[in-house]
Amino acid sequence: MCFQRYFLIPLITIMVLGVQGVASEICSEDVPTLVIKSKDVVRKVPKQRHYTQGLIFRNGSLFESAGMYGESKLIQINPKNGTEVVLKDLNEDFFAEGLAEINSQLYQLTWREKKVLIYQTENFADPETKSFSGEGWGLTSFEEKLVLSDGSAVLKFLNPGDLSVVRDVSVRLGRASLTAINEVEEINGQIFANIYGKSIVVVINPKNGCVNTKLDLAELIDAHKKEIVNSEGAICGSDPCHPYDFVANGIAFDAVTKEIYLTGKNWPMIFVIKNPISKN
Ligand SMILES: [Ca+2]
Repeated sequence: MCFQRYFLIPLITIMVLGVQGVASEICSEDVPTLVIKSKDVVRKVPKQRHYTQGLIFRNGSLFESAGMYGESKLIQINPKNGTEVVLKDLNEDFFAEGLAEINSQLYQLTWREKKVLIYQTENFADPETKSFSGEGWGLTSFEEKLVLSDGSAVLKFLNPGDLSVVRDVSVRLGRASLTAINEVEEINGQIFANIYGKSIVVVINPKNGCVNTKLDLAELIDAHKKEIVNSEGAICGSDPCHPYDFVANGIAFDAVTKEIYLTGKNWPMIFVIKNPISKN
């Protein structure tokens, strides 16, 4: 008995501490859901329909990364009237994805081509190309690192110099992993993310991957459904569009006005709302 006690007590102690250690990493399931309605929209910016994969705000302009093979572009959009300028037509072998700015350079991700196009400030004609591993979906920056989503639940933090992975976190709500993380945007130290095929934006703590708030866009999308998917919008080229071709995707933030820009794939508008998270 004595022998067992000697080993049992430390073992129990280790187990309890271990459980506590794990418990501190378990994310809360009970997070607030903020319903975004039409009345929350400060203004609507008209927009050309593109397969929006990335959206950022910098120096008073919006920049969009539009996807699809043969249609991928980098576009500058006037946030007041939606007027656009195509800055770069990508090689038809590239399917553009997320877009981020870091160190005054724009990084444009590609989906399965394992390449990132890097544009020097105001030089959009001849981007540098660097390689990375895996798929590319969304891209933003946080604490001097690029933050990449790849369709899984994992966010990868990349060194912007050589695109090596410095660390990663799993995005979780309670004990559940949230997969299909798509477009991402760092806003006041939190990562706002679209989830492919869903009408919600999740707000993620980049330190531990825990979702701490959800923005529900379903009511807003429903109220504008006829504009988003009009009689023509239901057809893309000669083929019917997949319903997912009209899902919410695209988040940008103007740090001066504290306004968030929200759009979706092939949407003809961008919704502008005030940051609904009061502490921000
Ligand atoms: Ca973004």
